[in-house]
Amino acid sequence: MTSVSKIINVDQIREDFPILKRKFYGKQLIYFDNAATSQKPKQVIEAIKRYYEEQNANIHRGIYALSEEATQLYENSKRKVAKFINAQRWEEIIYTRNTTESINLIAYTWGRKNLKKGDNIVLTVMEHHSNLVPWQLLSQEKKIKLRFINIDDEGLLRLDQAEKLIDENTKLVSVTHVSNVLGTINPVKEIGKIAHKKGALFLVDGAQSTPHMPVDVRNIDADFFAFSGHKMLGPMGIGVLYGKREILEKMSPFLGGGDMIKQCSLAGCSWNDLPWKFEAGTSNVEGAIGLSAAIDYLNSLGMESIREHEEQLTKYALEQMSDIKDIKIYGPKDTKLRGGVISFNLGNIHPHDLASFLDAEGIAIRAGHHCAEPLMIRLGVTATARASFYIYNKKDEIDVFIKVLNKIREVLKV
Ligand code: 7TS
Repeated sequence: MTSVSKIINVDQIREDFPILKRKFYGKQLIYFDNAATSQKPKQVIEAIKRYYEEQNANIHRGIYALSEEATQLYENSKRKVAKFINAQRWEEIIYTRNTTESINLIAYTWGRKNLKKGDNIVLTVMEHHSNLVPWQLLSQEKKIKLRFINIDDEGLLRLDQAEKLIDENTKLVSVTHVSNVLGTINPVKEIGKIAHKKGALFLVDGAQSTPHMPVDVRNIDADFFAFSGHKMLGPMGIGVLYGKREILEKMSPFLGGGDMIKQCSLAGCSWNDLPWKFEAGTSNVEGAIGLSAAIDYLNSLGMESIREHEEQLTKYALEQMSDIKDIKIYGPKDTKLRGGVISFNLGNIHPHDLASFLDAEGIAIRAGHHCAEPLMIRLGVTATARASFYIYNKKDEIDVFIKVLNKIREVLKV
């Protein structure tokens, strides 16, 4: 990692993303829904095409060159992911379908085995449903309690509450690294320290951080770290669960089937080594290769440069948006404390109407509860509109966005 970051050349980057050339209703697409999923560069699309044209075979099975090549590609992809998040070993990288499945895996295996009545799990009010519902299901089954760290009025986590809520009965603390609604970057290293001091494990939902900033799982000291390939230029259907080896070794398998056993008889089976113990059935080789190409692309830009670019865009957007009358913007004001996600409401216009008006101008944003309904309740709203940025977004697009928002305000006279 270098301390001097390169300047991102957005115009050059945009040439790599064929979809950005599309027009809707005669208007150039402005894609501001990157928190939902990112677009894909041709390098990723071509890597997947090459795989099917030249390298396709099932892995870990064939004693022939083609299968060995596919196996190598799959395992190299894990090495790349491990390096990208600074995991100690590639065997600590488990492929899943997405962040949601990674978190469910922990709930089903570690949670089922290690939790008992009287234990508690500490979450926050800003979690995506994927880091809430698996624990609610488990709490019903295991009669454990869930506790939630609140936010202050700026959308920052109340660390004073963390200190109180995390106690000797806390077995797991699970927190999102970056909020998909507020953009808040949580002080995960500090929260992890509090968790570990009380003997709890620490899980970080990295769905909204890994695509946008340097991530170092060992520096955070996360016991588990989950993220999705599709939000970081990779294809859909590939997700990552990182876990510390000594913890994963003690965990029971998730799904049973081919590839996850070492030996099997009618009387029973023994489990394969890491990471294969957690990867039953034919793997998503296409996804692993696509994710590998996505990481190459991100590394060629540099994660620090990506963060810097998004911070500048977010700062610019926040400044411009604040000037719009009757706008309410959620989340921290300081761009050092937030990622490139801006949730807002404009007067009494329903966010869905706002999104439809913006769509008519070719601008794609998301509106709704963003799978974070408890946070909506905390904010006292039913929904928000949300613009979220990535490497290929530029100031010109924000200018168009601001112009359209002002026009909507005038037309609807809010
Ligand atoms: N965690 C966070 C913080 C997220 O933002 C999301 C998806 C997930 C987990 C789940 O990711 P998945 O790949 O398993 O679906 N967030 C969003 C969003 O904000 N809009 O669409 C999906």
